[in-house]
Amino acid sequence: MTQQDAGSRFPSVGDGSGMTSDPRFYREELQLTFRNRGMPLEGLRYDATPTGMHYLLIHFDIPEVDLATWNLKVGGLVDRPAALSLDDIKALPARTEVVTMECAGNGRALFSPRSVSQPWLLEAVGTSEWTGTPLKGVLDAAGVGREAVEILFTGSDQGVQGEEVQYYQRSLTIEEANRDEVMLVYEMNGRPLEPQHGYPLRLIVPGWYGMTSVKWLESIEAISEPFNGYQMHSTYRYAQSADDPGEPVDLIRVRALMVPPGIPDFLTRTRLLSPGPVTLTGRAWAGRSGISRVEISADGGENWSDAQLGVQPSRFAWRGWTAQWNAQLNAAGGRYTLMVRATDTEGNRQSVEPEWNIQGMGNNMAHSVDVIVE
Ligand SMILES: Nc1nc2c(c(=O)[nH]1)N[C@H]1C(S)=C(S)[C@@H](COP(=O)(O)O)O[C@H]1N2
Ligand SMILES: [Mo]
Repeated sequence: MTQQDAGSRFPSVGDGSGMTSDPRFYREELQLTFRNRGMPLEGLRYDATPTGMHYLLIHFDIPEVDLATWNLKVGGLVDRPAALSLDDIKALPARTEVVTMECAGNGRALFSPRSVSQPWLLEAVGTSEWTGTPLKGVLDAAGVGREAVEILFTGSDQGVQGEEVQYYQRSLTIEEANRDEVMLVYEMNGRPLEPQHGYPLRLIVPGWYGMTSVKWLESIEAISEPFNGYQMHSTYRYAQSADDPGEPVDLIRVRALMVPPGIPDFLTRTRLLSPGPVTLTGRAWAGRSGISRVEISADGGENWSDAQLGVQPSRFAWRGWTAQWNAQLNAAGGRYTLMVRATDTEGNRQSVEPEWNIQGMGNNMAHSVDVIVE
């Protein structure tokens, strides 16, 4: 795969293929990682992630927004185009929803070879209490025309990706856009959105991977053809090769994560535990579906036992789980690989082995944690 032609103004890293099997990371991946923090896994202990611990994904720059001139344009194939100020939007019926959001690239760096991009391991997830107004109300007020097939959402952040100068844009079908839970959001955890999370207004599409929840929202347009822009057509695809158009990435796949038990070794993050009973805890989620089962293994996935499920605070939020494990010395120097996997109410279960795709999307393989009991 040649992502960029020779002679590009933006030469690709490594061998130019856009892929690498090198276990070391490129400087460019590190650069992205500093912009786009992850949630430390101990953050799984909170029902709602403290805002400063929520993961971030910012493709370009955080745009500058002046509220004095900012408005949300509602246009395209609608009967009553509008330009709404933030006060106009805040005057509409308000709704608050607890939503777990996850980046579609979470787990990308666990694939080999991996796509050279934001190298998430497992920390691109967070849960917030989002407040805003249902998008449906705004669409109904504008009167979406019969010939419209999709709603296009445009953020005010601009950059270059795949050699293409673009604003960050994603679309939804009319049906998806009109679902009850889709919201135009101006508050996160009871405070105005912070600049990095989309101030002053963003879309939140519960159940979908994060790329759909467009930040710094500036315009909503009803359009007559499916939108084919870069963030729909060239990325966020489950594809096996550079020429494979693949399938679009949409709803969040089932996943459970564990709060790493014991104490960490600073550099390797391997965990140290004392012998005796340990309560393992974590969260599980699955887009729009519920969680029907969480299982843990202490032998790298040979044998599994059921965890206890906690309450799910909202339909779109993660669900807590706990499991008892008796940590014992063993012949392997006390070394164990603890694993957790979840099954959703549709019967989808996480696999232990990675199910590879070229862009590193939706890698929901079971979480493993190396521990030493001593
Ligand atoms: N305008 C705009 N919206 C965006 C993005 C972006 O780069 N620009 N990134 C998307 C991606 S890929 C994700 S995973 C989520 C992350 O939201 P957060 O940074 O608030 O966690 O925002 C989405 N919305
Ligand atoms: Mo993302």
